[in-house]
Amino acid sequence: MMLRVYGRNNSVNVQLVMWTVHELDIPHERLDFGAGHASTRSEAFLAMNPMGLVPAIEDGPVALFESAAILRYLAAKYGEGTFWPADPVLRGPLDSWAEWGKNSFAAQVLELFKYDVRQSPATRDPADLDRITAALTPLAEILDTRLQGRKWVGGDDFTFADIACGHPLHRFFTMTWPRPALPALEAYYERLQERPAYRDHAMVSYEALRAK
Ligand SMILES: N[C@@H](CCC(=O)N[C@@H](CS)C(=O)NCC(=O)O)C(=O)O
Repeated sequence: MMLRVYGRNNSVNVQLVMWTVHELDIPHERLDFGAGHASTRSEAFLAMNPMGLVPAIEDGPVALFESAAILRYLAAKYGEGTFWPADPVLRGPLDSWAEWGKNSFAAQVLELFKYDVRQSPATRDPADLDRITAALTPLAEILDTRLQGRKWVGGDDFTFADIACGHPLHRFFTMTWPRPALPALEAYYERLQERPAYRDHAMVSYEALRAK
């Protein structure tokens, strides 16, 4: 059976997986599940992901949930080499950035997304934007500093850490908020956009998710 990805393409976590799948050129099919699409509460879906969230994947006998775990699984199975170094001494530092990208940086971009897109303008409290901006800015500065003098998060090669750190950048750069100047991060975002897999699968419109 071909790899199956379950999840709507305007979910940022599904985008993380779909970007990976296309970078690694893995034959696959994506099925629209999640808000506005097929239910994630069915017995069959909950057997894949007891959280009832997208993404989930099936790869032969393997069923996985949690996008970061899916990224590592696909990288280990299909991306060994510069994308996923077999040597832990090389992979470990990349994995620190991957973990941070998902759990710190992308998590805080999501807080901004909840405020700027998911919350209706009438119910927004500007104090929340101040708090979110104060939390997100230093994280973005950490990534900007890391990218100064580097093409990719790890250096010369594009790796799984770039997917974990780069997948929320379309939202980061297109939402309405007092974003600081971050020249290295902006240049990195431009470089990512030279990659067809990024353009097509990690820059998906989120307008259908906007609260009225
Ligand atoms: N930590 C999980 C989070 C999964 C998650 O929150 N998914 C959201 C979309 S980004 C979801 O399923 N929302 C409900 C839905 O679409 O039905 C992951 O990285 O996979």
